[in-house]
Amino acid sequence: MKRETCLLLLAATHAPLLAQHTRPNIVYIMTDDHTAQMMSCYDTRYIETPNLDRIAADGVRFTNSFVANSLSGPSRACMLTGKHSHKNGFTNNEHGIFDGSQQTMPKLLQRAGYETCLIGKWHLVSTPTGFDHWEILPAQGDYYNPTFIQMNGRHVVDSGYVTRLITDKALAWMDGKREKPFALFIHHKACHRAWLPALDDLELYEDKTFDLPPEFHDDYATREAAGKTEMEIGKDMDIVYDTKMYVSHAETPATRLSSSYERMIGRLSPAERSRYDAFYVPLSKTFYQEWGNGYNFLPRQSQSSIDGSRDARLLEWKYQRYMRDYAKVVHSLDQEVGRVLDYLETHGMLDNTLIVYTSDQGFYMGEHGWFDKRFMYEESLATPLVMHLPKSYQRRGAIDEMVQNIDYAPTFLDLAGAPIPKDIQGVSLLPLLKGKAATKEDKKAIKRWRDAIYYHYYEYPAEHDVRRHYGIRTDRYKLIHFYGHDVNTWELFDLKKDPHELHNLYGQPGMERVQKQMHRRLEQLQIQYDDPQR
Ligand code: SGN
Ligand code: CA
Repeated sequence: MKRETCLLLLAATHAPLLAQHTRPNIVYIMTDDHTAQMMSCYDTRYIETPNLDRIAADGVRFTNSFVANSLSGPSRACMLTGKHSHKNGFTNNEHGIFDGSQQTMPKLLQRAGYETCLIGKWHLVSTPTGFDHWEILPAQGDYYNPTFIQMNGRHVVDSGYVTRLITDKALAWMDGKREKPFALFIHHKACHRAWLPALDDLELYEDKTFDLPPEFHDDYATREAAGKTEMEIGKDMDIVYDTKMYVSHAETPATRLSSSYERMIGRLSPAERSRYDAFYVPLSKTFYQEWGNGYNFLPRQSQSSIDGSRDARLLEWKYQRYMRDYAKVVHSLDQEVGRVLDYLETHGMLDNTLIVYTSDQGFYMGEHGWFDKRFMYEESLATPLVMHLPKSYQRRGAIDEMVQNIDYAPTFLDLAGAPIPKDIQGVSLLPLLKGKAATKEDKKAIKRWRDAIYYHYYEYPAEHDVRRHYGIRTDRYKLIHFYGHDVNTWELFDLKKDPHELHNLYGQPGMERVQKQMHRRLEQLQIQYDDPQR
């Protein structure tokens, strides 16, 4: 046989393999509770996140990126299925078990010839399906010397800090020889409560005083459900568990969560514990000397009475401790994401990889006096979303279209050249990413982009006491219905005039037309997404 014929034959036999090689890899990095206010490419007020900003600087940054249900498990289920909670069945963390037999994006990627891997927080109770390799944290997982569950069911305790360990495992998996394109899901525990920093980062941000957000002293007037929560920094943040004021078991007053705190830091080795204590114990001693008793829960009204009183000073002190510890945890996250970027760069994989950085939801950094999430208000409805694009995708900079976490599944399938099943409720974001290469069809899709997103939160009664609610957000307005148990209230906000959502306009004179339109659009979306709760 002639050499040319031989080569041609060889190419023909390997055609599917060669074609697969040209399909981009996907590296999806999802953190827990990392909010856009604490990411400098979104917000420059608080901290620097140079590595996360690198993704945005070389790629795109979504300025209107939202979740469908602002809570870990539900958010993950939306991402995996491309469907709203009422369709994927995982509506809340407390009672949910994800039905892993259903259609999921990782399974469809596998079918399309991708190798799939998941490392880190899973939080969906059932065993992961659709991954060729996985290693997960049990439930919320731990920051220090965490346990991982392996595919064979073994629970193994690893030495080190969780953010670093998850990155190590993800890089090790990429090092393995693969013939196929891959989708790697790196799911961090950071920066979930109780914001325990890497030991190397304990000293960071200690000389920084963070400005209070403008709506810190919210009195919740006109918003009944907002006034009923258990997520106020003053009244609900635990002085031991959250702000880490702990001397020793004997010398620390017992709080509601102090035994949970002892369990978390009890995972440190004696040497690590000495380093940890060398930082927090002196701070704690000073704290208890200054505040004595009556330091823990502040009454609700103290949130709105800034008068230099003892309560107001303590409230601000708690806020500073919260911001500092959260910032430390984000610092290591940023560094570890940098390691992933460096790895892809040094291995020549940047041009052929879609890198996505996002979080399972946003978070309150003192806005409305809160920590935590759950509400459909902007800080927790939003989630950061930046992407580094494969070479042929030319869009750069800010993308303002409204996108949601149900869009990730169809986007990845589209990128893999796999068909997008009709029952997926999200839409592919690829048309927004093509830039100059956009086809007529893409331009049409952009022109007809969604004008509203739908949201539904279910976890009540539960921790933090956020009432169930659903609603829609357009580029200008937001309509929310809080329902069930002890509430049945509607809220309407003009996001342009009232970006902090302090003035509920529902039922106000002059709002009749907008209110009617928003109701109509809400009903349309509930029909479109087939939500039985309406
Ligand atoms: C834990 C936290 C809550 C948090 C939920 C859900 N409490 O229960 O503050 O809202 O997780 O978070 S803690 O005392 O255990 O820290 S989620 O991101 O996993 O949905
Ligand atoms: Ca979360």
